[in-house]
Amino acid sequence: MQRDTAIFDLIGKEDRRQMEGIELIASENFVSSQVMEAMGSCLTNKYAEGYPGKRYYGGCQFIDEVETLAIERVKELFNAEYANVQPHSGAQANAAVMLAVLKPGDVFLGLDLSHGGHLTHGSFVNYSGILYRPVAYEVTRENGVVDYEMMGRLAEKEKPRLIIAGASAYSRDWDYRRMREIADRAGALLMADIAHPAGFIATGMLNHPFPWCHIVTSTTHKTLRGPRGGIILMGSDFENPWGLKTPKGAAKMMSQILDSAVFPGTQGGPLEHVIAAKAVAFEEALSEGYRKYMKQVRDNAKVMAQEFIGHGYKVISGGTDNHSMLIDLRTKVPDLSGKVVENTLVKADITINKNMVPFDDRSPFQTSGIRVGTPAITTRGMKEIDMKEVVGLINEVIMNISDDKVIALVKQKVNDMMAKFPKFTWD
Ligand code: DSN
Repeated sequence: MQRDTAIFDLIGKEDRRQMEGIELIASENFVSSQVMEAMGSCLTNKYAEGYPGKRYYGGCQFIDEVETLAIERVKELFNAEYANVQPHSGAQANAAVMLAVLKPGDVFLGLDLSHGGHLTHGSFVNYSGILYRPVAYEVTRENGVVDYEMMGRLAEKEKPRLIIAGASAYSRDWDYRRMREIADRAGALLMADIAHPAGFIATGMLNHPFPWCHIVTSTTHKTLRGPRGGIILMGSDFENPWGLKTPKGAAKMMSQILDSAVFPGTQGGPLEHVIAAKAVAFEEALSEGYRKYMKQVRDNAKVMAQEFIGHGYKVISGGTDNHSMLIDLRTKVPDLSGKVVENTLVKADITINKNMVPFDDRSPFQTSGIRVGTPAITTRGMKEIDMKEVVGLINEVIMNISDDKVIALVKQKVNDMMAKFPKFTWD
């Protein structure tokens, strides 16, 4: 068999694209070489349906050790009592939790997609909105932060079985304690999807969902800087939602229900090469270097938000507590959609994504906003001073949206700038 040059040429092109451009998609990052090595290992050859010590296939002795290490490391990272590292993605993790705690038609509360929520938190095109009955809370019009009063009113009225904290495009911290009070009053379970801020939570830089949330889900490839994948966690204080006498008994029962909801409920064979890579990333995230990295991610994001504001853009909620920010283009360039800005920035090798903004008057295919984030460029070693230059280049493109000459010049500046940064730096 000859080498598959068609595919490897394309991989080479993608590698160059990643090296030469400024990557600002808030959910993306660059992994270390050992995370990549584990992902590309012989573990991909192995079937291992089941869990460590309880597999449906022989020859899992080393796989069991890999998965156990991943579980132990992620428990240490998040101070969790229970972890399932098998979900293939964040969406799969959320599907498994919903299968475990909801019946079809049950009501749950999640943040509205156009206010920063995630597809799996109740969008009508997603299983979460097709199988269950989602009710959406929003952010306030005045300051763009989660409207906890609205959430409380909706919970009281709708009596959801589950309330979800978490978002895809939200730059502020979450008040899990207040949400737990709302959940307790409504008789609901509380779940946090920490896919975006996971790295800040692991390093103590944002509120921890434990002990307030019964269940936590996350992806492993955003701020956590691991391979593409998902996890499900529970803390030590899981209180039983079914009136059992001992919380311990409830926690054990819930962990079994969650395990069954992942396999065989929603998935078959786990991706053990990815689980090995998750284990590597968890160990990296326990290091001092990673803590310094996360601090730089936030410092960079804060400077970036201020620069956008300085250039006359509206940043939703006026700034950021984390790695991301949502920019409402309507204040500065009301005629430009997020789609046009996204497409034009790509021509200059700057990658962002169009995003709905709260109370948007454009469709999700056009949008009035863009979302940007700093995890990937911080991994490349960029610092606060570079953020000013990056925002300046974005502004130059936006203000010259139809001028191909200016855009070509910006692209050259971007490529020259990025030639100075390796793909991965430790801190
Ligand atoms: N699609 C991801 C994001 O970009 O935020 C979330 O799953």
